Amino acid sequence: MKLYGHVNRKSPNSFKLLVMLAEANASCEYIPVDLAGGAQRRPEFLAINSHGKVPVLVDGDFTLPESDAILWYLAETFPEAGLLPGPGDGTIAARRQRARTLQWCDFASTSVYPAYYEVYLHTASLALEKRNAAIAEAALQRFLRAMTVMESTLAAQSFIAGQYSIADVALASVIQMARIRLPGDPANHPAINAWMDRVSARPAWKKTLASAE
Ligand SMILES: N[C@@H](CCC(=O)N[C@@H](CS)C(=O)NCC(=O)O)C(=O)O
Repeated sequence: MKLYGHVNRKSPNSFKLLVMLAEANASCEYIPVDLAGGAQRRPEFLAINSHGKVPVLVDGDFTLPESDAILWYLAETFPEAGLLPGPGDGTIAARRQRARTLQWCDFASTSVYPAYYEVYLHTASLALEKRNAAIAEAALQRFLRAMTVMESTLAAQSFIAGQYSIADVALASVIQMARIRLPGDPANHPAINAWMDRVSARPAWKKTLASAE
């Protein structure tokens, strides 16, 4: 297996896959792609992913972009890691628990990440003259709305989908980045903080943090 990526604590799409691989104790060649240098737009990389984005997993003759699909594939490939409930189990309970897990992966990628990104753009990333305070504020409200949902869920259970899973890996990777980049840490809520402590205390998480700036 090969993973093309760009790993640091502010790149959750690749970071979460290294956590997953560490959880599975799986061997996989990691190939860093120099995004700042434009390596993702070179023909040799576009031949792997015509979208020109990382991460991409190559497993033999199977090439898979999109971090949540890769996360799911790895969790199914390494069931002993236990990060996807009951793979292959067709009972209604297992199917519902897998759907619950996907629900939170989707929440991380389609609610939390886009809201985070727009706040980041309009508070820090864009040139001053291009920043728009109203857009930043509207995005912050969307981010806070998502935090309220997470906070109430995590006040009632230790992990976001019930048991520790790829959903925690996906969501905590986004929160980690938001903590570094958003002014005032809008993810600062007691149950979210306690959950982040639980997740980041795991050996796989510590190992990945040690290898990522
Ligand atoms: N939905 C994709 C997003 C991938 C993505 O946006 N990757 C960024 C790095 S985190 C990238 O490759 N950017 C380079 C570019 O767009 O040129 C996923 O979850 O994998």
